[in-house]
Amino acid sequence: MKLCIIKPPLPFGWAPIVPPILEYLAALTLRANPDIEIELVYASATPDVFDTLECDLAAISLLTPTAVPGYRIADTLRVRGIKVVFGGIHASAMPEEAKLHGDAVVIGEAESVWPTVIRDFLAGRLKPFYQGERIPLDDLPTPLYGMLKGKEQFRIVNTSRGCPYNCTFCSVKPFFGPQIRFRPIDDVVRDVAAMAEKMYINGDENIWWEGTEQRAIDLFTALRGSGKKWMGFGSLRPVLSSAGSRMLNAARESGLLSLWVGWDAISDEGLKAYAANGKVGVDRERAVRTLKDHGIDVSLFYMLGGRDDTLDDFKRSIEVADRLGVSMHPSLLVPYPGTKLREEYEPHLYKELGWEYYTGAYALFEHPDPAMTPAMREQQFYESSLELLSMPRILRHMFKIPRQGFPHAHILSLMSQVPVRKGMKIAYEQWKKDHLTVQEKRLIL
Ligand code: B12
Ligand code: SF4
Repeated sequence: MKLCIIKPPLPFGWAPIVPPILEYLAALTLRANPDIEIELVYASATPDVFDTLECDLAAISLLTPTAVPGYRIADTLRVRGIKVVFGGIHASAMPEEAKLHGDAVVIGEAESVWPTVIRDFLAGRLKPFYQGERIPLDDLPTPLYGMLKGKEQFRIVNTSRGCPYNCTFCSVKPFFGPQIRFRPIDDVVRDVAAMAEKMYINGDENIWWEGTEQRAIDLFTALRGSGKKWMGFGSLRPVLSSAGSRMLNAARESGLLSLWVGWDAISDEGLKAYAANGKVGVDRERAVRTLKDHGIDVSLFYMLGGRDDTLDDFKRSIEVADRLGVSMHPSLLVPYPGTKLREEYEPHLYKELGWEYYTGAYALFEHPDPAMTPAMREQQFYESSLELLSMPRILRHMFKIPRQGFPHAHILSLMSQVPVRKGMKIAYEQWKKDHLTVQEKRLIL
């Protein structure tokens, strides 16, 4: 039997990161049945393979912005008699929708059910739906790092799942659940050692949590011997805890170059509107300075254009970037399926806009402020993104990156901003041509 594991094309094209699900689901598959032949397909890198792709079963991983191309791929394959099974965060939030384009849908995490799916397929009795359990993470296989051949430079390691907070916009928490589940540190060290690359990404939603700083210190201490550099997402509250300084030193010594922070909203009022309680009341700017004082570069990710945000927030975000000397990456707020935010925004959604618009570059709901028209929000998104990515600002930021990270953090900073700037310019030009057509869809209610 041959299995193809497919990551549909990402909304903004190819990224130099191997989609983690490909090599990980391959490892889970061979653990369940070592006789299965596997082909991995990263559709952003090889978009034209689907008319000729040969396999018995296609496993397609869906995020919301990749759902529409994922369904298109499935429809193409099924015409040729190939069975399709969907999984991932979007398929789990919208299983009935996914089933319209596939033979089976795995809801939830793969580990507990994937062997059953394979067995059922081989026996010719695939069921329409499978429910994955949230199991302890003490026996996950190492992804088959290196199996995807391409020019991608980064691979991902995951060390935990789950989150105790309840930010209304978050689609990760409803999927992975309220308990933080950690992987054994030895397993993480084993996985990092298995990657050929000298730099990697920690794909956890959060690399440290308040109350478990010692676990983070133990993990970082164990990773010191890898000799590899890394980056990942981390929250700000633990940075200011009593163990914060020890934790940051351990993180830097383990190779952490750059921390990506979910800044989420510009104002504290915005954070409260999202019930982002892990962030409310934290002196966020002091935490960013503390990180930089410990030799770690910082990038902030945040959302604009929410119903509680103002036009002024677009401008204020640029001031924050300049004051802190960090790179900032906005997106327009997206009410993902399965989130509390989607329920709250339901009466205001532009329902004619399908999942292909859920990329963070479109206004997806009405705003109470008449000045925040969809066109204004989208234009402000592009203008402020391009302002943040202006060459003088990128270069000024380079001089504010902690010297301990030289040269890797500086190269990374350029790599993560210059191509995005180029892509953003192209997207903005396209938007200027297309946005009136999108606006027509909003008017069909
Ligand atoms: C690393 C990461 C990235 C990386 C790499 C993405 C990639 N190439 O795949 C980068 C930084 C490039 C990225 C970019 C984006 N990302 Co991202 N990313 C993540 C992150 C933090 C971790 C992903 C990870 O490590 N997964 C590990 C794998 C193993 O987990 P998994 O895929 O969920 O798989 C498990 C299950 O879902 C299931 N499963 C999944 N697929 C399948 C398929 C089958 C058949 C089966 C049986 C099971 C199954 O089994 C697995 C094990 O249990 C997640 C947040 C998170 N914690 O999940 C966000 C996340 C996936 N990203 C998200 C988004 C929106 C984006 C962007 C669109 C953001 C933007 N506006 O720019 C961009 C797209 C960029 C582009 N080029 O187009 C959202 C998706 C939301 C949604 N509802 O769809 C998430 C969930 C973050 C969030 N806060 O909401 N991202
Ligand atoms: S966004 Fe909020 S709820 Fe989601 S994982 Fe991060 S802290 Fe948890």
